[in-house]
Amino acid sequence: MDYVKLSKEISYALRHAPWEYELELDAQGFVPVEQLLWALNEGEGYDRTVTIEDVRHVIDSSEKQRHKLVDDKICALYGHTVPGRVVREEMQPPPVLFHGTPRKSLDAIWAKGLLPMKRQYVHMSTDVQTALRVGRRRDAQPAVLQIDARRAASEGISFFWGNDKVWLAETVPAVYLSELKQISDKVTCG
Ligand code: HQG
Repeated sequence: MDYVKLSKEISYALRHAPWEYELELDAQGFVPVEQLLWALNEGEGYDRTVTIEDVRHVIDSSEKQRHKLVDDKICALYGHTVPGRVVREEMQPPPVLFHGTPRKSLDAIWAKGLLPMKRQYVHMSTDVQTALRVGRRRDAQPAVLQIDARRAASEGISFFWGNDKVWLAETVPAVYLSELKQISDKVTCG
């Protein structure tokens, strides 16, 4: 079983295109796992029938908490681009969060703040290294922004829990952002 492919397809179905799989997300973004399995097994994409154990393996062996199984339902914990807003519970964030971004986006970010762009929420990381990894998807030497989440939350910006390392917000105004310098030192030390 190609678990990387399976993980990507589950993310695609639950974050971006449930309708392609005849799935309908509930308000929290869950679908019955049986329906997902049925849809995955419709195509000829895998060398054998995908089972719930395969889905559990994808979730348990991933370095990121991308998906969650609760009873007989599964959801993607973050990353959604589907039109219907997946409702997240507002929570008090850690005092500081981080966001890795390509350097070419910085001017626009200083002008407009962090925007969700194609996704439903802005995604932020709890640690510098994760933010750096996210930024490196688009720039070998990305910028890492530090978010003064404590002050933003106290001044009315809503934060939502995604998983142990990912926090979400609708937007983060630039006034709460600063560029983290000497990232390499921080990474070696942290
Ligand atoms: C940037 C992956 C211009 C933002 C990752 C980012 C993450 C702006 C890009 C998760 C902007 C959006 C999310 C503004 C923000 N002007 N650019 N005002 N505000 N941007 O992919 O945070 O592996 O939608 O900095 O690892 O990069 O798929 O968001 O560069 O956890 O599970 O616009 O997705 O997780 O890019 O990544 P994305 P992201 P998975």
